[in-house]
Amino acid sequence: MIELFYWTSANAQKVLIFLEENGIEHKLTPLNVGKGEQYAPDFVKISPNSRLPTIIDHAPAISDKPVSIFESGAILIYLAEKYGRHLSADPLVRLEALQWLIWQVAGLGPIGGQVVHFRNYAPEPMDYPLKRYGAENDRLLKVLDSRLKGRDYIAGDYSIADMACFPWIFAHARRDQIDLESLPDLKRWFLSIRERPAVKRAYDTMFAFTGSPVVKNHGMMDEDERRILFGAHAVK
Ligand SMILES: N[C@@H](CCC(=O)N[C@@H](CS)C(=O)NCC(=O)O)C(=O)O
Repeated sequence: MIELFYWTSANAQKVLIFLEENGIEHKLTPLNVGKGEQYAPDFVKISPNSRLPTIIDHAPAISDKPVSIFESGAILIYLAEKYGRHLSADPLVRLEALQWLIWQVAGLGPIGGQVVHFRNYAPEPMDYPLKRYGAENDRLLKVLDSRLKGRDYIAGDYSIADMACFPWIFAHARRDQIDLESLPDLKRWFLSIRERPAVKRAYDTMFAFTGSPVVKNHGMMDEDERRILFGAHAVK
């Protein structure tokens, strides 16, 4: 059984999509990041960076004890290898999928996160970071759009690279901050993945967590939540 420490998060969605796609027995353990539960000492032991997602595999094939993993990219690779799904056995296609997976965790995710932050959570509009991160995010989206030209998926068949990228495009789309019309191949890919039953189940779960598909913004968070998530939270 896979235990997924979970809160509404694009990065946690990647893992939930993999679990749903493959009918893997799992349990979601809520970890309220707005209340600072990511800094609880027991959680830090398995997730030293205090971030979601993190999993514990209670029945790993590689150890007789439970195995914990942090970082969404590492989790996706672990699951793909354990279950032999969504990462090609062909070394070249596998290498391509891994490059795009790392491109997502190192670029699309962090830059997209800044765009979401400065557009939705900054206490007042800030021109420079909006322009800086907005322009880089636009560039990354164009890179992905070009990659998808003439392809159904990012690297070979539907893979962990698609599962890593999709939640970030979803995060921009649900906030109306992506012009999909100007990114036709990205749009086609996005719409086809959004229709997958497992992906729908993963988002139904996420919406059930918040109670509604409405996204929070700065004005909907209390002072403590803002301090924990956006202040320089000292790790003790
Ligand atoms: N590189 C990490 C990023 C993880 C990350 O930033 N997770 C966010 C949720 S999407 C989080 O835990 N935020 C809590 C916080 O900022 O304190 C990964 O891909 O797993």
